[in-house]
Formats: sequence, C-alpha cells, structure tokens
Amino acid sequence: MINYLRLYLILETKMLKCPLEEFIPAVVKGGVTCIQLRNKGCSSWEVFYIGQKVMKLLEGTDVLFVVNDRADIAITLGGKAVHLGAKDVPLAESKRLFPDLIYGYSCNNIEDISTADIGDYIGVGPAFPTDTKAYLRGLIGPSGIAELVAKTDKPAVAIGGITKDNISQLCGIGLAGVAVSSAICASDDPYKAAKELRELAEKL
Ligand code: TZP
Ligand code: MG
Repeated sequence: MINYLRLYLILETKMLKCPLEEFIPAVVKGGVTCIQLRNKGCSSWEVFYIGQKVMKLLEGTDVLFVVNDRADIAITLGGKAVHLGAKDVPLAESKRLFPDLIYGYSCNNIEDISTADIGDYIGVGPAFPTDTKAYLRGLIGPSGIAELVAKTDKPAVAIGGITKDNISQLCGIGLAGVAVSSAICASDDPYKAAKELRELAEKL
C-alpha cells in the first residue's frame, strides 16, 4: 500500500488543459503513484465512464486507481480502491458490503483517526488553503497533520493546497506521501509538474 501513496493525484478532469488520453500517460511518466478520480459534482454515469477510460489508460502500469466517495462505482468498474470521508456512507458499512476493496479515509481530527482504524490508509488535512474543495474543513496545517499522523500507524498522505513551493513544510512528519489536485491537473505541463513533485515527495 505504502508505495502507492508517494504522489497521490486527485483527478478533476474539468481542470485539465489537455485530453485525458495525453494527461494520464504524462503524469504516469512523471511519477504519480496513485490516481483518485474525484470529479465532484459529476453524475454517476460520468464518473463511471471517465473511470473506465482512466482504468484503460492505466493498464500495464503500477499506478493504483481509486474512486472517490463511491464504493458502488468502484465495484461496478472492477476497481480495487475507494476513498471515503465523514460525509460519505460509513466506512464500516461499506467495508461490510465490499470487504475486498482497499479503503482510504479522510481525517481532519482525532475522531476521524479512530474511524479510519479499519481502513488501509488516511488522507490528512487541509495542509494549506485551497480553492479546489468547497466546504473545506478547518485548516490544520503541517503541525496539525504531524499531530494526527503521530496518533496512528496507518500510512498517511497530506492533502490540501500542496505545491512544489510548500511541500518542504511537510518533511519529517512521517508522511507516506502527498495528495495533490490543482498543482498537477491545472498545469500546462502535467509531466513536469508530476516529475518535480515526485522528486520533492521522495524527500518527505
Ligand atoms: N480534500 C481536502 S483538500 C482537497 C480535498 C479533496 C483539495 C485538494 O486539491 P488541491 O488542488 O491539491 O488543493
Ligand atoms: Mg468524500
């Protein structure tokens, strides 16, 4: 699991500056280790359809594909992993129904950390301010992330507003990796953005 978390891309296709068919191979070459399909606000049909395309483009790579929010869509796609949070269906119930999925869980406080105990990895944040997520939970910053990471043995990725210019503030706090969306999705050169972030993520 841990190897898939080093550079965790949160895909929002509306941000892309090139076709998905170019973007996915570019970021894989650049060094992303996991791709989560987020596409907030899209219909189930659209998430399924884009998910199929992404899975096809990832064939033959060692990049983990994760569906955000929806275990049912992950299962329908034949995917292996889902990412849930406090506003999604309960992790325990989902795990009971779909025990073979890999589960990520979003954590912002100590209660979330305890809920995530039955999951496989955690996302912790927000690290920095971001416009990508509406209704962002309270900013906890690098120090808040460090405190939560110290209270669990689950592999953790930091999330929220992470760029090549601030990632160094997350070094030395026990992270398995970083999760980024706009820093790669909205880049004019997604290959270069992924490559630079991967190199910096190796120093966490
Ligand atoms: N959850 C907490 S912050 C965030 C999500 C999905 C947005 C991450 O996107 P960005 O563009 O890397 O800030
Ligand atoms: Mg969610």
